[in-house]
Amino acid sequence: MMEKIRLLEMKSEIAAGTRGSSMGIDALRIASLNKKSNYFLRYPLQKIADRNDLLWADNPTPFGIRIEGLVEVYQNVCDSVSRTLINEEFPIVLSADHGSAGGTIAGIKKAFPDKTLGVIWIDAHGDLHSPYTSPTGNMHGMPLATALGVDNEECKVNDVKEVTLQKWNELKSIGGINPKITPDNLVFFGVRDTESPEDFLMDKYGIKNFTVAETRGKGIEHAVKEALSMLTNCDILYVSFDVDSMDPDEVSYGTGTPVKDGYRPDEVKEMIKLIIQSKKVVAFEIVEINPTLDNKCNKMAETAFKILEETTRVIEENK
Ligand code: 6HN
Ligand code: MN
Ligand code: MN
Ligand code: MN
Repeated sequence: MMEKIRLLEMKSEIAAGTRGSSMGIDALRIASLNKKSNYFLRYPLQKIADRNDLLWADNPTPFGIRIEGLVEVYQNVCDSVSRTLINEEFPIVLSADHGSAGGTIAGIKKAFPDKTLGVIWIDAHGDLHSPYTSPTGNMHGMPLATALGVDNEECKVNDVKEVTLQKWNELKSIGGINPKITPDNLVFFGVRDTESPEDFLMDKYGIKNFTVAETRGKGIEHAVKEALSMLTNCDILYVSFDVDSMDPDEVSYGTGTPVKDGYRPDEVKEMIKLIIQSKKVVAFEIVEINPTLDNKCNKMAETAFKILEETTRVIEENK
């Protein structure tokens, strides 16, 4: 049976510290046109409302920058993702910054409240901060903490305003279930740029990170098999692909927070394919393409588009 796919476009870049990821989705479109691919005509596409107007506004919450806008983004993404899933369609979320992913997880849990959700997070970053611990105040470094429902007050370094905490609690409760995932059902691939409060949480909860070296040492197939075996108790899985998981020198610097020594594109492509072949994946997201920072024309989006096209093909042939 062919899986019905729906593309969800979310151009929110308010959670990032650098400007331009809202252009990442159009950069994917350009990449598809240059390849003469009809990808964007093949699937229904729904645009989700953002709050990028806030980029011009004052910033009253330094340790949760534009957090009030992100609450709306979470709610909008949550509604679209849950509606898509309830219609028995497979959501492929094309997002600007990674802040949206907390809304995606909320939407999956809203659609499947009784199912155990596992998350595979392919990223250079842990995205486990809270307003108490964030070194930048950028909300794209926090989506997993909202899904896990952790504040990590033990590692507090910031003096956070009451209004920020109130919005933080709203973020965690979107979708109606908090926490949405447990740490044992979260697996990282490629995380290599964390701060100590994130390391603390990874140690405390024993969150598994397949480093780039470990993935290569074991081989992609073996590493994915091991990751899936850690998630056997999960009924459904969500794969979140931050393009900064890839090596900027292999691909390009077209992403807001590039980190050296990442994966090659063929490695992530293979990894995602094998994960989807588990038949448990119900949603896929791709984030953080920033063509305004690309040192090789549109190379990041071109690379991401190839991965997206191949991933979509596997989703279709899989079901
Ligand atoms: N991303 N840990 C850093 C921060 O500012 O919290 C970087 C976060 C990057 C987030 O790439 O999705
Ligand atoms: Mn990320
Ligand atoms: Mn990242
Ligand atoms: Mn488990």
